[in-house]
Amino acid sequence: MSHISPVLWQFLVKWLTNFSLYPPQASKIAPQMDALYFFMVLVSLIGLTIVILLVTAFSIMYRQKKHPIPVQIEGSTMLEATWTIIPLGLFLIMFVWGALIYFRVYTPPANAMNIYVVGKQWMWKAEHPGGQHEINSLHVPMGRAVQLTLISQDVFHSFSIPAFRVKREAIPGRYTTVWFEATTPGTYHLFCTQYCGTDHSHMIGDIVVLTPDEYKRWLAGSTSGSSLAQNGERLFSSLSCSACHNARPDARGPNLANVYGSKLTLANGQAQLADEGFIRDAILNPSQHVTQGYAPIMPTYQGQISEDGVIALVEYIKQLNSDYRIQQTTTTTTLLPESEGGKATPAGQKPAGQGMVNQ
Ligand code: HEC
Ligand SMILES: [Cu+2]
Repeated sequence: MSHISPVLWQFLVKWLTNFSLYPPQASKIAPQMDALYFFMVLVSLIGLTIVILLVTAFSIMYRQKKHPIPVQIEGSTMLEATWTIIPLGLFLIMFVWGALIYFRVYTPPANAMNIYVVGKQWMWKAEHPGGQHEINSLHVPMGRAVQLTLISQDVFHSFSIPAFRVKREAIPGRYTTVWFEATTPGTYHLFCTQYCGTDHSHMIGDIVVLTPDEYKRWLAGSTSGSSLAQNGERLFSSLSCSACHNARPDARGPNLANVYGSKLTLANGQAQLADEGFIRDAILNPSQHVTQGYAPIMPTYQGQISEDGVIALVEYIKQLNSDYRIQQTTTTTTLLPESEGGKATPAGQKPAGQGMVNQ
């Protein structure tokens, strides 16, 4: 093979060995997504076959030699009703089927573990609650519901894992979420699927699915010494948030314990759920939604805190909730019996539609 360029040869071999029509199915949703996809391909193929057969048959049956003077054929209610009702039924099946999968993909189970992902030109940064962070790679345990909370630091990006059949936009100024449950250990592709500038094609990485044991080892080996919430606590005092939010009777700002997940009343009388997005906004645009009973004295921190910093602050404020802390502890401990081969109650195996509190 000396006459073929070695680069070309290598490319050919690689392409041939890697050639496969579909990415592997490595998440719980993947087979369901593929079933719908194959159904749609099948319906299209049947439609295509019918059209080709009719075109061929009619052009033979009504060829000019047999019918020198064309005869106009008009009106068949039966025929028209048939070709309306059958496709309508097929499309409605696709619609309902697709909607069911859509709701599953976009509604994380309440006990999903949360990982933050920040997209920026041109890399992905993942922030684990334990303080582990990684760039252009994401380690997740198999058999557990994992929710990603995404945000972009500059332009639109899109976080796509083909092997999981999961994709979600990372948008500047807003948290978006997506969740999955990986089923097979291995390393899978991560892509940015929203054209985002010069190095868009380099905005790729690895999704590494580990067994629960390996995952525990990875977490222990990659710890940075302090958790996200602890980083947030440090920021909370270095940015002097604690000057106003200190839970003392004469404090100028509200006590932030149990704020996360609660319903606040704003100065204009509107009710507001204090979720991650609201807390982020309260820090960056405090004058936009002042809480009832307080003076609008909180300064804006726009431009002073990176998205990573805001995430740490949000996690810290979440940790101030006693029940959030308990929830996190129970979710963490469900990981343990599983790895010991006991009767596992894996997280995220609740059927869709039950207990889905996505605060
Ligand atoms: C000068 C005092 C002051 C400082 C400094 C301050 N805040 Fe506030 N903060 C307030 C006041 C007053 C409110 C209630 C009125 C409002 O919503 O603006 C508030 C509201 C909030 C809220 C909305 C929750 C609620 O119950 O209203 C959050 C979250 C918050 N602050 C976080 C922070 C963080 C994080 C920092 C530091 C980065 C910070 N604040 C710094 C005074 C302050
Ligand atoms: Cu991108």
